[in-house]
Order: sequence, then C-alpha cells, then structure tokens
Amino acid sequence: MATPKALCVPVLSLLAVLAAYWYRQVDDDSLQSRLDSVLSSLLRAEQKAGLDFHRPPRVAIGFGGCLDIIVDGVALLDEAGIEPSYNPIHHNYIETEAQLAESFAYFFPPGAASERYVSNETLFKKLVDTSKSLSEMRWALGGNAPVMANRLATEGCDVLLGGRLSPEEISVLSERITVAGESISDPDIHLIMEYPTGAKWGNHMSRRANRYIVHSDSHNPMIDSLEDFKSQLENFNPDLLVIGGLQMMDSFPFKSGQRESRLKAMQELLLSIDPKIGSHFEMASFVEQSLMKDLLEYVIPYSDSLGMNEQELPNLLSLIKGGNITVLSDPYPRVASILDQMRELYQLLRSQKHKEGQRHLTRLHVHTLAFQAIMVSKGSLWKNTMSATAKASLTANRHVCGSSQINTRKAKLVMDDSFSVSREMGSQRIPFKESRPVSCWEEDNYEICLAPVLVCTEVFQTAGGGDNISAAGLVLQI
Ligand SMILES: *[C@@H]1O[C@H](CO)[C@@H](O)[C@H](O)[C@H]1NC(C)=O
Ligand SMILES: *[C@@H]1O[C@H](CO)[C@@H](O)[C@H](O)[C@H]1NC(C)=O
Ligand SMILES: CC(=O)N[C@H]1CO[C@H](CO)[C@@H](O)[C@@H]1O
Repeated sequence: MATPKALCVPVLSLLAVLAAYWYRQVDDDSLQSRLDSVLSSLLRAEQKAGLDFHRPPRVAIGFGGCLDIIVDGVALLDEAGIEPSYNPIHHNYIETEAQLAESFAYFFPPGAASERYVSNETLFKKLVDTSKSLSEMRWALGGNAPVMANRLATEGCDVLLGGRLSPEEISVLSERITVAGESISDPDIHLIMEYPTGAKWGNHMSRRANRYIVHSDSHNPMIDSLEDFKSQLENFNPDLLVIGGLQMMDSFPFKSGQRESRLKAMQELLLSIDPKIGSHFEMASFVEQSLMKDLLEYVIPYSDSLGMNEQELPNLLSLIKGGNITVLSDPYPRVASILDQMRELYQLLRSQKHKEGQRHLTRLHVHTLAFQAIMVSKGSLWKNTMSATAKASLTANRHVCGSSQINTRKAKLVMDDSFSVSREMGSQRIPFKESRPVSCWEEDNYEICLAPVLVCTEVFQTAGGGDNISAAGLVLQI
C-alpha cells in the first residue's frame, strides 16, 4: 500500500498541471476577449462614416489588368524542378531558372512582397504550364486597377476602368464598372507565388506570409488603354481619379524613348483633370531606378494622395533624398519609424517647387502587416480619416483571410501595447486601447490616424491586399 507521502507527489503534480491548464485557459480567454473588443470597436469606427451617399461616388481608375494564377510558390518551384538557391541575389528581371531561384531566395526568407518581369518567354510558359498542373491552383482577376475597381464598386461607387481586358475578365467585373479600352483575346498572365509564414524551401524559412509575382506582360507596360480612358473621362465626370499598375513598366524592354513618351501622355492626362477632382497614385514594388525617377517627374507631382506599403515607402523616400532604390526593408517596421518616414516624405514632396498644374500632397496612406496609417492635411478634400483607417484595417483581415466576416479566432494583434509617435527622444507614447483602437491626433498642418490590423493567421491570399486596402480606405474619404 502506498504511504500518504508517496501519494502526495503525483497528486501535487496533477494539481500543478491542472492549474497551469486553468491559467492558460484564462489567458486564452482574455486574449480572445481583447481581440473581440478590438474587432467590435473597429467595426463601429468603420460604420461611423456610413455610406449614405446622395449619389454613388464616381471613381475613374487606370490602368491595366491581367489574369492571376495563384499557386503555392514552393510547390510550383518543386514541380518545375527549380532547386533552392543559397545564393540570394536581387535581379531586376528574370531570364533563367537560376536567376529565379536566386531572386526567390532573396525575398522569401524575410517574407517581402516582390514582383518581377520574366524576359524569357520559354521560361515563363514553362512556369505557367507547370502551375496549371498543380492541384491547388486558382484563377482570379488581377492587376491593381481591376482589383481596386471591383472593391470600389462593391463599396457602392460607379467606376470607369482603364484597361484592355478579355471577355472572361470583363465577365467577373461588377456591373457598376464601365471599361474604357478595347477588349483583347490574349490577356496578360501574372503568376502569383504565395507562401505562408514559416513555409520551408530547402533550408530557407519565410518570416511572414507573402508572395513573389512573375509576369511577362505585353499589354500592360504600354498602358494601351490610356487614350480610350482619357476620351471617356470628361463625360464620366469622376469625383476621384486613381492611377495604379505602373509597375508593369518596370524592367520592361522598351524601345528607346517609348516609356518616356507613354509617361508624358500620362502626365497630360493628369494635367487635363479639374484640380477640384482628387487624384490618388498607388505605388507598387518598383526596382528600376530610372522608372522611379520618371514617376517622380510625370506622375507623383500630380497626385493629391499616395498609397504604399512598408517596402515602397522607404524606397520612394530614399530616391527623393538622392539615394538609391532600396529593394528590401524591414517587413515588421515599428510604428515610430513608419510615421517618421511618412512625415519626411510628406514634407519633402510638399516643399518641392511646384510647376503649373502640379498638386500638393494632402494624403498619404501606408499599409503594413501590423497597422494602417493615414495622414491627411487639415482643410483638404479628404473626409472621415478615422473611419477610413478602421476600414482599411478591417479590409486587410477580410482580404487575407478571404472572408468578409472576421473571425477573431483566426486573428492576432502584432502591435505593441503602446507606440511612440516618433523615434525622436522624448516623443509622446500613445497607449493602445481595445475600446478605441483607432488613434487620431494632429500635428502641424495635418492629422494622423493609426489603426492596428487584426492580422489573419489562416492566410487565403496576400496578393491584391494592398489594392483592396487602399481602395477601402479611399472610398470613405471622397
Ligand atoms: C530560357 O528558359 C529556358 C527554360 O528554363 C532555358 O532552357 C533557356 O536556356 C533560357 N534562355 C536563356 C536565354 O537564358
Ligand atoms: C547606388 O547604385 C549605384 C549603381 O548601382 C552604385 O554604384 C552606388 O554605389 C550605389 N550607392 C549607394 C549609396 O548605395
Ligand atoms: C476581402 C476582399 O475584399 N477581397 C477582394 C479583393 O478584391 C478582389 C477583386 O475585387 C476580390 O475578388 C476580393 O474578394
């Protein structure tokens, strides 16, 4: 028979296990209720602006469009017999399988979004054919402009879309969208190589979910719907003009002077718009320095509003300050450093000498994995910044999880309990309140709103996220 003392030990350890279990349970429950509280507060903030339009807002948006093939990036490389490379190299464009492996090895471990032109048709066709043989592949309408157009239409806007699309692509567009641009039979294809957080490729592991995109476009780089779009614009009478999709010009083998002449045509379009109509430019992953410089001359000075992610912000800033393109930045930036970069970009762009017809930047939206930040000049045309920031944040989860209903069991917060508004010593710290998750405050001649993202933990799709998020943010501000 066991003595009482001998019995004691197992009983105690059983109690310890039960206690640990109970505490974990309490911990889980309080975390869960915190997420639920953030969600309900964000939903309230989103609804505050309400979409009770007198008439549907009218948004004209260009350019381009494509069919996306969405696959698991690692599965595709395996199936295509492209082995992991341990020689990460940043290539501006891709010509060989080895370059693809080197380039993927560069962006996959940090989990940074990127997009590359494939100049080798044989290679691109091989990748597309291999993708079609994967069991888990799906097609989607792609391209910044159509994705933003569909989102804006879903939110109740009437949309004019500049792009040459195929009948299949047009068939999945909302009825609220009018397409300006002749239809085509051979749409450009984008191959979206997605990967989740912690995905393994040989000895590489991804730090966060993201995608690597390859394309071999022929229509999009020429912005060949520009003229049709321009001729329909006046009649359409938009409240807002949105330009995106210009990264398709990146590293494309243009004939000499061809790119510049297309961008000059774009500049003329922008100059022809009534200054009372807001214009927004959506940045993207650009790696060709001379193209970025052209954008700084022909497009960005004509934009009232800019949208970009945590990679694109330092890239643009570096170039304006006379430095080089930065291809890769911290995919988990701190709030303070993003806000500092936003202030700097805002001030630099506004302080540049303005030529006739150029606009002053009055809105800057930066989307990151952990939070959304929108900066708006006081007295500008942009309304409802607080609600727009909440909506952008909710859209991030809705898009990545692939569901309009947000499930907090598939979400986490990666923002700290408080954040500093700047890296400068002695800067104000703002606590993060579950019941009021969107923080807004004023500085100088602008207001900043910041909202945490309920980061989706069961990723359905990351590609197109920035477009949905930016469009969702814009719709409440016009
Ligand atoms: C293009 O890609 C194919 C398939 O990977 C390859 O066999 C060929 O060598 C590549 N061509 C060039 C010029 O690199
Ligand atoms: C910028 O890029 C050029 C050309 O690639 C290179 O020669 C130069 O060293 C770079 N400068 C900096 C500061 O990185
Ligand atoms: C969550 C979400 O709204 N995702 C959408 C992003 O935009 C594309 C194109 O309009 C939609 O198909 C997605 O559903």
